[in-house]
Amino acid sequence: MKEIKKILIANRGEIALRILRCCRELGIKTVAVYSTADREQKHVALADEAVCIGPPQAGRSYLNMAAIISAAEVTQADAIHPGYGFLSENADFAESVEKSGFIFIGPKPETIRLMGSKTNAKAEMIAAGVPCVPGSDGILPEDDDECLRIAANVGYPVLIKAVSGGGGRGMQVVRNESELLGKIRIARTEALNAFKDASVFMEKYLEVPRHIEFQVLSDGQGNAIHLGERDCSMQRRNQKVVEESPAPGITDEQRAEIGALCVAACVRMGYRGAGTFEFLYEDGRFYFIEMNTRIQVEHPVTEMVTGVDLIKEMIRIADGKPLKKKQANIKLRGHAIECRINAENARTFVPSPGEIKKYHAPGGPGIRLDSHCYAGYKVPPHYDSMIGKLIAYGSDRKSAIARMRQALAEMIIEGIQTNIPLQRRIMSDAVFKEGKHQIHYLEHMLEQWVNEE
Ligand code: MV4
Repeated sequence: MKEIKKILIANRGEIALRILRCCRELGIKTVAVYSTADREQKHVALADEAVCIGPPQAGRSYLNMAAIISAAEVTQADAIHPGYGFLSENADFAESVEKSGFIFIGPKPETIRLMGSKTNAKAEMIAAGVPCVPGSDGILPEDDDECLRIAANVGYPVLIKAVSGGGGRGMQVVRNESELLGKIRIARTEALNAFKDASVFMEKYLEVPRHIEFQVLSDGQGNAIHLGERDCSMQRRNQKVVEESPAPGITDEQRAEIGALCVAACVRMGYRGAGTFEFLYEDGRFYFIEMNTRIQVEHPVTEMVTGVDLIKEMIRIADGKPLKKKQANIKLRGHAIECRINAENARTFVPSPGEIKKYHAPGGPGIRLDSHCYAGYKVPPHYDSMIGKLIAYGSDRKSAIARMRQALAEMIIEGIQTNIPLQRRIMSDAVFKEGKHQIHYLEHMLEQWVNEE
């Protein structure tokens, strides 16, 4: 295996900068690729080389596989890091990267494809002993009576999900038998439109779960470890707003049990790279829903409590090196919380692109800010609105919240609207402070906020 000496970063924004900083630390040369809207990005200025890959629209730049692979050829990169979003979970892209002679910093294309099918992913987890949400045995059949029988067996309410879905699009809650067939039809149509695949499956609908996910690293050579869990329940419309590690109230025993099952699944699949097992958690029990085969936005909270640099580990694994750390070396210490900072109105969530006129970053003990922003930076309107992540670490949850509140109070971004006021509000919310929030809580909190003024 050739050693990775130059990495092309197939992304933008804070994650591109995060990957660049890691490469610098490792003595690896960097290639930035950018759209014409992103010429002024920090990582573009800092990279050893930079290649323009197209116009602002993501479809013609960051999603343009041929343009990215050409950029890797021209600059003679050894490997491509996809970051998150864009092409990070595109099995065809991973395959093209490898066929073109580059290392894809991520799982094997077959693994990405397997996990892209939510029913195949579930079957794989069941085989590994990972607990899943009860539901249909794979894809729902065409036959109406069969579907009615399956739903009666699962028990209402049930949820219809797209097999090729994920991220919550195209889901239908069914409360009783009379709604079932109509909602299956709607789900199929939506799935076909969104994912070019009309196949759907059924699960028992969990009414008020928390969203807890386990981080894993696996070298594809038989070694895998877990790095504990993150609670990502503070969300709105499938967009996470706050994440933390460890998850409030989860015991060491629960962590060890579920973590070991995730590790077993990694070993069984020959998983390679960083990965996340998503669970719903309700009434003290974990139910697997999906696996993400990429580095995630919220990876810093895991880094803060484990001391492991996940990007560094991804690169090492891609370079063919076996995992150095054993499970016994992974000790969770303290507590970390991440607030996503978005360029949007704090109450309406309407995006707010434009020039950042004033920028004051917070600091002090336990504060980390992963952001590509600076005074004078223009947030382009073409991409998602996240402009940074503020991470607070403390010896316990209370201290992490206290540091986060102080950091949010110090942080100044002017010229555009941001969700910092919302984050300040969440950090002083009584239910959040108790760690009692679940996936529907933020919606409820926002209603109260609107009614106050
Ligand atoms: C569920 C569920 C309740 N019951 N599955 C939404 C995104 C996708 N990853 C899975 N999702 C859900 N699956 C069953 N059986 C509720 C959700 C859900 C959700 C999950 C995690 C984070 C935020 C969410 C918001 C709405 C619904």
